[in-house]
Amino acid sequence: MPVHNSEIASIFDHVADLLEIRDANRFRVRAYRNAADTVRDQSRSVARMVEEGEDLSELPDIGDDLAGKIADIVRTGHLPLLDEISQDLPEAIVQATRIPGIGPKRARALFEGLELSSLDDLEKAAEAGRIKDLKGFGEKTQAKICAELARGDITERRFRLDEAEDFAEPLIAYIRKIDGVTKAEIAGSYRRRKETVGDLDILAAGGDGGAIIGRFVAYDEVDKVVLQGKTRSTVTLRSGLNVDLRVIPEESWGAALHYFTGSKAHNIAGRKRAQERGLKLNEYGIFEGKTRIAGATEDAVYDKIGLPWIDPVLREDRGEIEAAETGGLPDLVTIDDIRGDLHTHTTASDGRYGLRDMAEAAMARGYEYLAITDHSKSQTQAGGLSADELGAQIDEIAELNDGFDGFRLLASCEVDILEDGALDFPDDLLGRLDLVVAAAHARFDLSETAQTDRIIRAMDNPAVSVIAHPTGRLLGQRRAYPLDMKRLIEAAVERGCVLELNANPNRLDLGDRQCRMAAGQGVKIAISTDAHSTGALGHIRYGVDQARRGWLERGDVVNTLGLRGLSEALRRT
Ligand code: DGT
Ligand code: CA
Ligand code: CA
Repeated sequence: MPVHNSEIASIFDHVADLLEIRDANRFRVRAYRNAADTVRDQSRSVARMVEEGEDLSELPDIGDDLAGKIADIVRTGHLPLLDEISQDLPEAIVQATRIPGIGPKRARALFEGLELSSLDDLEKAAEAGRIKDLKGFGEKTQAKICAELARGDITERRFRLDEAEDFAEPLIAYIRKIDGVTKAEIAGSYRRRKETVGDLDILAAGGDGGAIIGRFVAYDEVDKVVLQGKTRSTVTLRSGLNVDLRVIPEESWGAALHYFTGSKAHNIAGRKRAQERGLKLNEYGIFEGKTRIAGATEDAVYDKIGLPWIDPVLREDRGEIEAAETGGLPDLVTIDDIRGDLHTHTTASDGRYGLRDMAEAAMARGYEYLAITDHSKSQTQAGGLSADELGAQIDEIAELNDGFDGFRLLASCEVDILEDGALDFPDDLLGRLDLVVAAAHARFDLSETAQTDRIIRAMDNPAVSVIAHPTGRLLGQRRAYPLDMKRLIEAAVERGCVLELNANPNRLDLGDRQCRMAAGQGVKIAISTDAHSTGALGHIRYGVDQARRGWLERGDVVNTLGLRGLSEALRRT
């Protein structure tokens, strides 16, 4: 089984983390991060490309050196450089950098200054009051570290949905081909399209459970067999991802799929409804006394508890059962409804492809428009454009548009929201753009009030159509900055400003509940990829899944509109 793109990418990210802790040259750190992104963005298997003798140095941001390193990883599953630079650095330092306010340098100062080797040590040191005595640290940081470690989510390993997919899709294809398996599905949070998954819950229907499980544990990527029974098995994959497999008889398929899809809260609510009807609902079926009255399909299970089938993305016990009962389930937005993307980058700032390539990739997706939103001048590390460069790009876009039929590039900019809420470009320049997307990229340490005021002040400028990644969170890396979401949403309603659901699987920002809250107040949402490459336009499906988890319908999403409808919707009065 070839090494997955996400495995290569996470090795490079890991190298970058460690280099940062070692205070290496920031361009070197950046090079590994970019390489990780490039590999992750490839729709084809990079391992295959190596096997087929392709020249990887033709990929963006991959030079000869990195191409050689990728080839090493593909051949051996391993990068010697990683061993070298991780020497004498406890893995816990990397985890400690996930504590808000503790960057790589401070993490290293902590671990070296107090001679710690694990997060346990860190927790003990914090509890014993030793951190406040360290130079550069105080009572406040110490209290914060205690609180963060008590939350436990720094050590809990969850996989982003896109990473999980990378391992899950080849595995389910393998299981479907096992002799005796008639069908197989991935249930659990994966089927609910949650932004991160703890483990995979796979169901297979078929005859001889023992034999099927024997083939399952023989899968190439299985690192450890935790449990191997006749109907149930748990393994850990090489990537660290745990997988539960259950072999189910056909007559229980629907009930098992329902049970293991969850969520637990949705199951409990369903079981209660069954009880109210004098029935029993479990993973084997729906029973009246000892008689199974349904269980082969999910439809039949829902029908017996008086409900229509409910889409897995809604199964969180957040009102979907009540809505189903009264015929009020949302008509969820689908990927086919999406007619363009409103947040993308080119080589002019930190993207990897030029205007024409991005336009062609958008047309190939059947889009009617694509907004080019390169960074503004303050974003120096992301190659932010000067006012003159943006002016030139506007002209270039106009020229390209003359040659397009039924498609338009929209001249735009991801303009920085400065600390005081002012924008990084003057109004006359912003006025020349088709739309303005505004985003905060620094000063995440402001108080909740100040941060909320800041973003609302940016919305006060009528040139601003969309606020990008409104909370700034990075899944598994950086928590959202403090923000009064209710006040932000009210301000967006008053000003007719759109909020973004950033579809990058690393962000998914706004989150599902926030989308629902915003749309409920009448705010329109833009589902945008923030693509830095042509391939990353495909991330739109993660955004659509998240939107669906947030109960969004087509009418809630501004980029389901055609070009004319869009410009009307974005026009602020
Ligand atoms: P995860 O893995 O943390 O991302 O989340 P899930 O939802 O995949 O949870 P998991 O793997 O623990 O269990 C899979 C499903 O099995 C869960 O969504 C619902 C069902 N389930 C697990 N434990 C219970 C339980 O104690 N009661 C009920 N009613 N259902 C359960
Ligand atoms: Ca699971
Ligand atoms: Ca599980």
